[in-house]
Amino acid sequence: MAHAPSSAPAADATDLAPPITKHGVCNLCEAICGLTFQVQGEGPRARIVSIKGDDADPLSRGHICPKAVALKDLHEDPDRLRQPVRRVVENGVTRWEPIGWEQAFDLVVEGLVKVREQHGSNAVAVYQGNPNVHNWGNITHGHLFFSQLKTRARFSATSADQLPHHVVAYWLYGHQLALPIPDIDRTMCMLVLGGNPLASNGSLMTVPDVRARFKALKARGGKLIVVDPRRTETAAIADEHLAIDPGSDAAWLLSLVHTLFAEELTAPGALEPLLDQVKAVRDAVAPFSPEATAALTGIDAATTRRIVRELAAASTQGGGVVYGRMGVSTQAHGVVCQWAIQVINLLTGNVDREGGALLTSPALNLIQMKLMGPGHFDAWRSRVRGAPEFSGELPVSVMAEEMLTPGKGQIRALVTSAGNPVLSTPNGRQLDEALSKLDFMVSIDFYVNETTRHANLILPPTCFVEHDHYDLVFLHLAVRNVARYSEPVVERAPGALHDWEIYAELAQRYARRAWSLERGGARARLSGLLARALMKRLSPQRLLAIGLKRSGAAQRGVTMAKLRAHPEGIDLGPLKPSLGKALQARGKRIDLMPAAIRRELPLLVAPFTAGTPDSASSEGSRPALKLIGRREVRSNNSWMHNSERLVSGKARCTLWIHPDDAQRHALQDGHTVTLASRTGRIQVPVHITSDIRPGVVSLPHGWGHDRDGVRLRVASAHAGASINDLTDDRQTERISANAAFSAVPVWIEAA
Ligand SMILES: Nc1nc2c(c(=O)[nH]1)N[C@H]1C(S)=C(S)[C@@H](COP(=O)(O)OP(=O)(O)OC[C@H]3O[C@@H](n4cnc5c(=O)[nH]c(N)nc54)[C@H](O)[C@@H]3O)O[C@H]1N2
Ligand SMILES: Nc1nc2c(c(=O)[nH]1)N[C@H]1C(S)=C(S)[C@@H](COP(=O)(O)OP(=O)(O)OC[C@H]3O[C@@H](n4cnc5c(=O)[nH]c(N)nc54)[C@H](O)[C@@H]3O)O[C@H]1N2
Ligand code: SF4
Ligand SMILES: [Mo]
Repeated sequence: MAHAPSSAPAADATDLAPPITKHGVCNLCEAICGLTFQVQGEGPRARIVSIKGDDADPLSRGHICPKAVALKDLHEDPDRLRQPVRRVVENGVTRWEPIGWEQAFDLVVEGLVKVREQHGSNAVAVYQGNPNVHNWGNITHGHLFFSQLKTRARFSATSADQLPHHVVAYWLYGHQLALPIPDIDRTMCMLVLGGNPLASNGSLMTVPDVRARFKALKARGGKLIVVDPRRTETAAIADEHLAIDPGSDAAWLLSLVHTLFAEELTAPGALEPLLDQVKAVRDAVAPFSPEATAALTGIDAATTRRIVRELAAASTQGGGVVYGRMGVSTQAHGVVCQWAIQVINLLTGNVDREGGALLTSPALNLIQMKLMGPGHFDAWRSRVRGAPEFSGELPVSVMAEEMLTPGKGQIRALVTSAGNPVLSTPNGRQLDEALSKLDFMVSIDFYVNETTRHANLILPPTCFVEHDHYDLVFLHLAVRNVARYSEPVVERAPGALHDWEIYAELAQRYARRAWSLERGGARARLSGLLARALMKRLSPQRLLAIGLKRSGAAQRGVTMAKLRAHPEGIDLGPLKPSLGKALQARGKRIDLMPAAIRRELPLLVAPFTAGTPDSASSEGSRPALKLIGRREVRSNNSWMHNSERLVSGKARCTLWIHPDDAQRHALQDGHTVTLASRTGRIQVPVHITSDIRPGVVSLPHGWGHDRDGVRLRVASAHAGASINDLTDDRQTERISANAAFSAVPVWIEAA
């Protein structure tokens, strides 16, 4: 680290003690790699000496990436808040005043209740960011507090990410979390669209050590095909790369379905009796021949037909699977894309079979234990634009307008938890402005970042190495069934609180204060209070122990005692067919043609077959370039940029542009350009490369740390610019209103 970690303990006798080895986990991304830590000393003054991959971990098998080592930097970061702070403005100067927890909780509850009393419960909004699903205490205890706010203004990173997956899982399989996971270790053909697991380490597919797994796929004679406008790290090791035009994937996927029918390659096998509406699908995809969509997608018909045949052939020899992630979810037709992917996997008999895509069987199964509801869609709509809710959340694309548009139900207060929507949601500048106008805001986060700088109060929890963990989400999405409980690696500082403790406190105090605002009779309110008092005593770990008992996990060898004895994790074997159980509730049927898809497909015919992408646009005589995103292994969404070791070296927030486009704009490598869109303009250096499709430019997200008031010294020195100053809150996925980050029209204004 280049900056002295002021919080690191001074050298003392404990430094001489030999380091001891502890097992832990990295929760930065979905790969949830097992780690071994060397720790010197004891108590809160203990120091992490080294971080390595855990070879004994049955899932990650020793894999690690550079971010795991930076967990030490996060732990020691002098910019990390360790005590609640309150924003104080004096003579126009802002400062953050440290305060005690008692006072902080009181101020938060007062601030929220006041807005609710004056403007109603929907005036208080919630935004939950990505690490909420990576930190189990937020899952076990967050809802205790958030549910009490009784607000329909709930938002999360889901609608800047995987919302279409949940919508489709809910429609086809009856549960938002019923996401079939590619059986990467056994498949013979994997077709990847809009995902770059070599950089992201997999998503909705927990797959540590993905490079080795792809290598093994090829070694057993299998094939990897990547569809991506950029020649990504994953594309570079694939057997075949198709540089599709951004935003046109739905058309291409519909052509795959079309070809399956046209060439009589459908073979659902054991799934056949479950499938309804096969003929309706066949009729709906009739117009989408590979010849009709080729001009739009940039993929020629012969290639499309060959790939369908290869996939069908693999399906008869061990299994094949289509997998689509971020790049095909965050585009105008994200729901159609995710639907078509499931339809292909179903029609080729690849769902719920080895080598295809399967539901997982985690030791603690949130679906089977009914700890998570199946979901609901469009039960209500947003006030200003009429965007649909999904499972109680509205899409982030409407968040700023709900704050800025006056009227009954206008958002006036916000709680953010582990999120940075100013950098991570479309048209971030607009949100930045909206946040500055709120009556009250509180953030549960350990940094003063681009978002939390607007908060009146920030409540900082402990960081990953300071709390225990059992993964409640990603063990449902892993390519192998495992169970693993990790103790904290180092003791937290005296007085520090975990996220779950913050929620439990807030829940109890809010319930007491808002007693009179709660609905229901006195008896119901009293039982609510008691439940909250009880939950405060039940740590996530206690809840896990209860959950494992209730779910019969002991029969599979998973008990708290066993988990503690095996901190490296317990292997529960490869994925097994289990769809029957999941489908029980709906008469074991899969309706292949949900109503919204039935309505949408005919509307796609015209633009897709005419070869005019609906997102294409131009400004005067200048045709737009299509902007897409990019992930890089040393970056993690909008944070972890305060670790020197992760941001050192060549700047990575660069605009990738094809040599033809660079020439047209007379650009040289390294030139800084002004890039503009409907929503804003930013300045970024260009990187000229033929690894990107002509007409397409790519920028990573999560940068732009030079805003006033951000307290991230390292990150601000490597600020970059935010792609979400250019993305558009009005450009959304057509059915779910998920953010559509792909194919945003942009123009190079000046070099
Ligand atoms: N243009 C574009 N935009 C994107 C994307 C893209 O590809 N392109 N990707 C989208 C995706 S997939 C996602 S998931 C979102 C992410 O968007 P967000 O979830 O809004 O942002 P993060 O960058 O994950 O911010 C995480 C915050 O949580 C804090 N934090 C970390 N750990 C903890 C913890 O344990 N407890 C608490 N309380 N706080 C913690 C960090 O300090 C940080 O402030 O961004 C989306 N935005
Ligand atoms: N190192 C690192 N790892 C991460 C994260 C991180 O920020 N950094 N974030 C984590 C999170 S929150 C998530 S959700 C996952 C995401 O995991 P992935 O989905 O694997 O994420 P990306 O690497 O963004 O891959 C998206 C790909 O889609 C491509 N793409 C863009 N537009 C289109 C299009 O229109 N069509 C097609 N076919 N492709 C398109 C992009 O070029 C890119 O290669 O990664 C997780 N892991
Ligand atoms: S791939 Fe890297 S960031 Fe992701 S869990 Fe593993 S070590 Fe952590
Ligand atoms: Mo994400």
